[in-house]
Amino acid sequence: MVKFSRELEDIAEKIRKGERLGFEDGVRLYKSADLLSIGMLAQEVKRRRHGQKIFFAVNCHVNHTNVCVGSCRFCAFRRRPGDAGAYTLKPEEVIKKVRAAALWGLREVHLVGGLNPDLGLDYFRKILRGIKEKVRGVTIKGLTAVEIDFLARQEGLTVREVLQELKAAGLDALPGGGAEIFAPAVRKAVCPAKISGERWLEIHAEAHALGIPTNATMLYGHLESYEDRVDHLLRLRELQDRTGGFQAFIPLPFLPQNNPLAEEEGLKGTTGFDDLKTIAISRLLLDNFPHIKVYWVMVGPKLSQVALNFGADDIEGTVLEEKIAHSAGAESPQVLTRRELEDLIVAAGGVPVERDALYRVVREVHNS
Ligand code: V47
Repeated sequence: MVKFSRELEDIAEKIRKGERLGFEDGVRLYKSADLLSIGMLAQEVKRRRHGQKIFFAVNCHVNHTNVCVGSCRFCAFRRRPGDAGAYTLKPEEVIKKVRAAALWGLREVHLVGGLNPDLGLDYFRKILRGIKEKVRGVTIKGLTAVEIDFLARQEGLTVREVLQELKAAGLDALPGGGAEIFAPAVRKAVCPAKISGERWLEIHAEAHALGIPTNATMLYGHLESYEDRVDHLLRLRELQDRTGGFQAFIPLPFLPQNNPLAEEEGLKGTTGFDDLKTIAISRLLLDNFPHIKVYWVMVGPKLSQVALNFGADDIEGTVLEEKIAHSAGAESPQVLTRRELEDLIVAAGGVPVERDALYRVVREVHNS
């Protein structure tokens, strides 16, 4: 029987009994240096839900534009309209990229971009319809709550109307981007012009009501406190209690290259210790989220593999091309092949389960 450090015994007991953890528990877990105990608890909870299964998707990321009228201080990807290096793909160019990726047996497209005032609902309708027409069996996770809000304001429509239109054109799920950190004071300091945390949650609730599942993220390792992180996770858990529409939670470690937040505040980025602890604590606090996904692009493939034994049951897919994290200094490759992902999962003791954007199982690889 594993012996936990005294300071965590009562929390371990709650978890064993299936009791919900509270705010103070979350903060104590964060303040504890007993990473292995926290990881073991998270892994126990992960195993209860998913056994040895580790989910992944053969997917491609497409960033259709980097033109953005936003002003998030952590972002190294955005360009102002007319800036050198600003780009916007035509719908045909996006569809062409996805068709090329289809050769890999693509099941998921992850489509996100900047807030570009030149792009209306019609642009996205063309992309979504085109992808669904040309690539059979693919599912599309696209447009963050921030992009949905922007599109609604541009078009003079409600969020509900925009979501209905996008769903009708082929959108299957929303990604979790734009959540950043909900705590108002920190949010104001890191992304002053972005929609509020409340608005982000409202848009996800609206998507859930329309039968569009969504993901959630948390950007950590910048100006926020442990209390802010726990508050963020508990607000997500509270919405999930009401709607059940979240599929996966993905913690995003702040990357400190080429962005004003890092430069002006002297930030260095997260540690591997913090990355693993955040994965594990997410699993323990988000007891109503089916999936905790590790984003290997930001965490790095090797540490991501370890995270699969610290409570994560899901790892980002093949990706193919990534711009947001790599502009901010991510050192990971652009692609992991299906084979590389499967090998990485098996070597961590997992059973790879290929899924689509709706977490429908495409293929389960049984180890013999
Ligand atoms: O919202 C931007 C983050 C997000 C930096 O839902 C940064 O399946 C770290 O949300 N350092 C976009 N992070 C990525 C995202 C995502 C990725 C993979 C899967 C899913 C999903 C969602 O990237 C932004 C922002 O929080 N980000 N700049 C940076 N310097």
